[in-house]
Amino acid sequence: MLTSLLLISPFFPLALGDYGYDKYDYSPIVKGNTFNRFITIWLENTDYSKAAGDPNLQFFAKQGITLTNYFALTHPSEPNYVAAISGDYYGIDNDEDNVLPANVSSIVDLLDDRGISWGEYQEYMPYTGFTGMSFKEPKTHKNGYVKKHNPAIMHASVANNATRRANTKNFESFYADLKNNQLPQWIFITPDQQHNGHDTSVTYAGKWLRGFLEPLLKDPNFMTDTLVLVTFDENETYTAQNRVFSFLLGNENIIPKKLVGTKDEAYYNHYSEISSVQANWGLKTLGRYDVGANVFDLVRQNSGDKVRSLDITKVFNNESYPGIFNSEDSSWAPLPVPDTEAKFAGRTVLESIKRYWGKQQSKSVYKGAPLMVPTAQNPPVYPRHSRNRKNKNSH
Ligand SMILES: *[C@@H]1O[C@H](CO)[C@@H](O)[C@H](O)[C@H]1NC(C)=O
Ligand SMILES: *[C@@H]1O[C@H](CO)[C@@H](O)[C@H](O)[C@H]1NC(C)=O
Ligand SMILES: *[C@@H]1O[C@H](CO)[C@@H](O)[C@H](O)[C@H]1NC(C)=O
Ligand SMILES: CC(=O)N[C@H]1CO[C@H](CO)[C@@H](O)[C@@H]1O
Repeated sequence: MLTSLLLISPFFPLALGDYGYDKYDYSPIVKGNTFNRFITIWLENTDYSKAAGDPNLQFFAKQGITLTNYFALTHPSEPNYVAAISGDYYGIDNDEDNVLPANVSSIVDLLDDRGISWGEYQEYMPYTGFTGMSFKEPKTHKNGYVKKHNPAIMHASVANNATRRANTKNFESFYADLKNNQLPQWIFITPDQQHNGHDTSVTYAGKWLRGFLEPLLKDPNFMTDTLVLVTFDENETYTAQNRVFSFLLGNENIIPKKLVGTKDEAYYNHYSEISSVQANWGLKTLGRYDVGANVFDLVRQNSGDKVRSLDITKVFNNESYPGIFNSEDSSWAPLPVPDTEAKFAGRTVLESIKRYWGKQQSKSVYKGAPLMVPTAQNPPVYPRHSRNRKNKNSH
């Protein structure tokens, strides 16, 4: 009976809900040095100044810490989402169905390693663990869910593992988990293509966020010991610097009163989302660009990390460097080997990554935990022997 249910479940997704899946057996809350839960909400395609001028975004930013030098990594959307959990974007310069092979790890592996529960809530994803490309808003038939904004499902290590896939859910599950006080400790929230501003405007997204987040800020099931990061995937103007409006929110025990309404002007980018979570829970690293990314000041106060500064006038991050998923034939490069020997700020690489990639260490492109990550203008330098002739069949 169970088997037949599992077999037919894709055809009765709405009726079956989450029941086709085994649940993780998570131990109790794993305490972090700054927060016990991290929730990030991603909005879309808006220039810094425009977002900073929106009254609803201002309403929230005033209650927290504004990160005034937080940068996206490239254009368009997809590579930014991938980067935020993977530590690289592998040359993606498009929004196609790029799936990172199972030998590419992500923050999911780092969290699982420590038994820290995680989940994604993707608005209008038709059912838990859906791997299709898109799904319309059922009532309006407007664009709703899109896979390119779902970072976990773009990793085969999640998409091909039913237990992990079960942690990628929609907003109905979000409200159910919230009500049952079962929200995981690491959460990535993607509003649909209307609410995130993609098909609409920052004004629309700001109004939506007000309606969604304002009540949650008063809900202990959401806010207890939680750090919230609201950010944008990318700036809108490709020729300009790719700085995005971002802010942190939390109750008084997470963001002390004296920091409310302040700015943190250090240089951050989407990799800081990974490094700050690593620094909070003392996690291992991925051995990619997560290693050297600045940790949010709020966390740094407790983790002992040091901030490094950068000449921000030189940071554009507005174009993808070569990689295995680059759509230009001339910009192909192999899947980069992580720096399995990386040691930075007391953090070392996840054991399973070392085991898998260790023998190829000499081919790694990641060296010395750079804060300034490669760009199209200064692409990653591959050791000569690793850059084989382009072979289209390899991806
Ligand atoms: C990683 O996985 C891909 C896809 O299975 C495979 O083509 C590639 O050879 C693997 N890389 C290494 C270094 O094993
Ligand atoms: C699937 O993910 C779970 C949770 O991380 C892990 O325990 C399990 O080993 C994975 N299964 C496979 C086949 O990799
Ligand atoms: C990125 O910014 C640089 C510097 O302004 C500019 O030369 C380049 O054309 C931009 N790239 C794109 C794709 O707009
Ligand atoms: C750093 C920054 O805000 N980058 C650009 C984002 O877009 C606006 C509007 O075009 C530019 O003025 C910014 O320079």
